[in-house]
Amino acid sequence: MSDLLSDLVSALRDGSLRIVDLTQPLGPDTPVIGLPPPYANSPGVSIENISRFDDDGPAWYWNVLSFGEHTGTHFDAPGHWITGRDLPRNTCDTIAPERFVGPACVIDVSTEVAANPDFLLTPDHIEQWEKEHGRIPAGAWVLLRTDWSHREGADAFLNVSDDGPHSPGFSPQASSLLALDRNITGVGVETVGTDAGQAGGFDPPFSNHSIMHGAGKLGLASLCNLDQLPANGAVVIAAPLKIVDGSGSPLRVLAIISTA
Ligand code: 23J
Ligand code: MN
Repeated sequence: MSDLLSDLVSALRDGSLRIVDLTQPLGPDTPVIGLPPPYANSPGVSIENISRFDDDGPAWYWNVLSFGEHTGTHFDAPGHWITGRDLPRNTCDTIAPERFVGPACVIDVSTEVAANPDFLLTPDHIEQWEKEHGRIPAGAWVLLRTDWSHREGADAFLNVSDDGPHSPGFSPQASSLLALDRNITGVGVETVGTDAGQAGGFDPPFSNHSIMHGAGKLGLASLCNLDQLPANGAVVIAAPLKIVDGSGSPLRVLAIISTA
């Protein structure tokens, strides 16, 4: 084995590197985004036994799964959005797998979000982060730590009022800076989608989806445990199911962090 890979394996074994699971459980209680009429909505998760050590299969247990592509901790491909629909290799089965692995930059706005659920990241916040931690590298996964994953139950998590959902996200200017000027791989958030709750009314509508996917960038939604990551220095692995022509997919998202 190469020195790099044998070092990786021994560091994971001796605990000098550790795996942090950034994934929420996927099940019938997983909250799903609600879009206003006239738009169609995605169903929740259903899990049905084929057999469970019974007449339908006395020695085996297995299930049939049903859910939308954009459910729970999930991946957004560029082809999910109209701005990305004509880009090359824009779906789950065609994106180059090298893109699934990259350095994580964790921007912690949990204090701001505790005071304002509609908080939006701006270019100023990004530049402030870069003064402390260095320039966001090309190919980074930029993870927005809001502690939104600490909210318990679907109602608190979706946070819907008469005027729509209220949850944090990116200003259009921040999405443009990250996608175009920093050439990141994509963004990851703790909320149900990569756009702020109120972003349906932004210019352009759902500005983060529109700008990121128009630039061929990826998205990760409903992450957790971002509070266990350093601002800089973790590596994220986020590989979707290889769904043919898939716009997105639930997935397991892992971070490798150094404990040294
Ligand atoms: C479809 C329309 C609007 C949004 C979304 C999907 C998502 O958040 C998603 O999961 O990609 S905002
Ligand atoms: Mn999605």
